[in-house]
Amino acid sequence: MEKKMNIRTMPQEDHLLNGHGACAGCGVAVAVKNVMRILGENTTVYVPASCLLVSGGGMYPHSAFDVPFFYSAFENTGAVISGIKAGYRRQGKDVTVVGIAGDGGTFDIGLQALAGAAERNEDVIYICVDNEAYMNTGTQRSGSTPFGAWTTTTPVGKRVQGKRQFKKDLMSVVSSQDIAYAATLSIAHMNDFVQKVEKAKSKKGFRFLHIMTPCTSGWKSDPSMTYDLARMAVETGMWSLYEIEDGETRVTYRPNEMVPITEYLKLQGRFKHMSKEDIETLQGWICQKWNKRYCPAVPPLEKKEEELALNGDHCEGV
Ligand SMILES: Cc1ncc(C[n+]2csc(CCOP(=O)(O)OP(=O)(O)O)c2C)c(N)n1
Ligand code: SF4
Ligand SMILES: [Mg+2]
Repeated sequence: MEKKMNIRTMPQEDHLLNGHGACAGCGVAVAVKNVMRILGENTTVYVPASCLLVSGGGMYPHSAFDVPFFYSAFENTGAVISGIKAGYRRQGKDVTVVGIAGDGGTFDIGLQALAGAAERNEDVIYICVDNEAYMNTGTQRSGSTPFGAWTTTTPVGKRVQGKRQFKKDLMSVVSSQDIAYAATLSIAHMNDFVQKVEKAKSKKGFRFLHIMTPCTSGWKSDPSMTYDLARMAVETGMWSLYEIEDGETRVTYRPNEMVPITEYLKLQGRFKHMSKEDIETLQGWICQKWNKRYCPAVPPLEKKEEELALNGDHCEGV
């Protein structure tokens, strides 16, 4: 059986070089540095407006990427990487084309271009580095920001106490297109991380990687706690690790037992105002997610047969 890559055997050559301008303890920098080691030198990178653009690439004429690097506008990652790939195809070149966008550029303003590229099954990798707000412009709320979190557009006062909506289930939206590969990743589970990036690299067609990347500035967390935050997100059920391949969903890590969400919240200033009721609301949402992800209900056999028969009748002659 072929041996899977792990953090010891993965390539060590950097293509996001030291000297980039990310904050100390930035989860995006850790994620992208390791992604680039695996994707390797035969890669072209596109980054839209985001922290990574400012810290990693967009200080013209300088760039911390040592591979071809492009940027244009905030909302068009899916479209630009499709075009770059088409250009290479015309030249007969086989290059890995990757777009690395933030949650604002993916969940919100870039969703249309992303959905188009997924629907056309473009032969590219799309990575969302998810720090749960618009960090580059000073921490505004996005569709990814969790319930209760403070941001500058979900302030904490007498009438409003942080964000009132739950995080959008982006993986469901993207994977509804039957794409080649989709996976969630954590920088606290590096063997799982490198195997998923390697798998994405080895496939053809549209591949989507969703990485949770703690942000010390917007989460108001200690830079030395980035790894602990990423780990605690998975142990509490705020984040879960799975992949979707050939239409099948596979959980790649299941915590032994659910850690209460308070253990995650207390490490971050963005949640420090949360009332008991709001914490219970968030915990309830997580419990539902946990049950759905880790304990899927198996329908009773008779019901399954009934359903099969029904489907059979319905599909006759199709
Ligand atoms: C059309 C447009 N609207 C707004 C902006 C300003 N802008 C640049 S980056 C950014 C936030 C990016 O947030 P996100 O995608 O989550 O990336 P992060 O900075 O958090 O890494 C915004 C609002 C822009 N460049 N273009
Ligand atoms: S603001 Fe957050 S995402 Fe941006 S460079 Fe700093 S830690 Fe990273
Ligand atoms: Mg963001």
